[in-house]
Amino acid sequence: MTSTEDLRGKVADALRRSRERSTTLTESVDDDELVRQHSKLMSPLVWDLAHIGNQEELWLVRDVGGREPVREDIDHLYDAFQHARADRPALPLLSPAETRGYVREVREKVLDVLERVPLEGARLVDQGFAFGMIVQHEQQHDETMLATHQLRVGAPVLHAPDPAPATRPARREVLVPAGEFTMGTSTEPWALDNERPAFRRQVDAFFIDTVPVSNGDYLAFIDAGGYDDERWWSAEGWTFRKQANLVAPRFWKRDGDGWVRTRFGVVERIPVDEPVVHVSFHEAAAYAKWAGRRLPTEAEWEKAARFDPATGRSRRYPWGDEDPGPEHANLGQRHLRPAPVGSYPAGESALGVRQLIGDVWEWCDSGFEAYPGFAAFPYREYSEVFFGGDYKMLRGGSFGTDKAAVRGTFRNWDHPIRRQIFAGFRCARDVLPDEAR
Ligand code: AVJ
Ligand code: FE
Repeated sequence: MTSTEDLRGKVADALRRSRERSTTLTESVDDDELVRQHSKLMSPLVWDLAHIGNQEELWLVRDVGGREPVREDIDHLYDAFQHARADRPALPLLSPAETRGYVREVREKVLDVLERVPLEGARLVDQGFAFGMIVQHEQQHDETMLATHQLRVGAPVLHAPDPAPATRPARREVLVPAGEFTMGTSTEPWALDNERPAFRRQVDAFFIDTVPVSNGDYLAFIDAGGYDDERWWSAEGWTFRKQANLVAPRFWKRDGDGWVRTRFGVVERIPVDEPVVHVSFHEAAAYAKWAGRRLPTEAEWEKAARFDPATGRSRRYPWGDEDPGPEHANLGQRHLRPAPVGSYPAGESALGVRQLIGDVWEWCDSGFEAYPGFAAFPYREYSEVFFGGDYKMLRGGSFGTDKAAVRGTFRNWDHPIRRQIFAGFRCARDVLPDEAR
């Protein structure tokens, strides 16, 4: 049982951590780079920062706090549904200095609201939910801003130590036994609406790889002519592959016989032991088919991550119920790259699967659908309006995801052609008749 004071401290700490990160991502470039659009796929960084403040104002100052609006006049500029990313640079946005002042003013009011509001009772505030939602929102946009940094051109401005080398687990794949498991959650206090409620889900037996697909694995697909062989691609994937002229993951460039890539402004040779990243769903699915395998479904991914065969329970995280520590997973922009495959043995799932949380988001072969009993909360535009759209699921978070914004039940989604996000994948396969027990 956490006391209310502990909970207030936890909320304040999470708010502080997300703001430190937003500050790093926006203070590391000059004002000209803040207002510029680095890619049509992304907002100017200054838009993300003001949007972070505006969502915080809407939910915590006005709704939870019942206070007067700070800047009602700018709501429409920072409503993601009113203006597409490509159109945002042309809006009369707040300047970088005005934006910094705005988010600071909102945050001061929020810390005052946090002192006074009861963190129990009404569902919006119970266990600090609305604060947790806003922390996750800021961290999600911080990851988006990190992707904008990866797209920007120029000398490196972000720096972090590299992760340590790793040893692969003895087994390449593990069997996940057939049967029901508990998917989703009804108890995780800051779980968002689409992760709820918990329900029992039947999953047939399958094999899943103990580690994500590496650059070395993926190079074999490239070298085997995988990008030129229609057999490995879905019809939709092949159309995309041709139209976008794909030949390798995003940010890779030919260098003589091999490849190099640019990562946050640094050119490097391709590290073969790192999980492949910046591939679309279609490339992931093509690789898997070439390898005689397939992508896991979302239910398979979650069962491999959470199911403990010894107890029959589903864990909060692969390693158990404790919050992520640096020994469990590569999260929170501690490193500016995924860790080598086989890293984080302490983060292994009960079934022996590694790196499910952190490193790279993992594409799953499932669309975005509501769980049985879903209820939109507190707003339809977080999840519900995206159900049934042209999306594929992403699970587990990346090196650029904060621990506050990912867990075993967390669901992310994006269009199957997206490549600027920190997404990779792992393979799964059916159980062959002669392997059945
Ligand atoms: C859940 C990561 C797909 O960033 O587009 C941010 C989260 N929703 N602001 C996104 C979100 C509203 C969303 N994803
Ligand atoms: Fe947002």
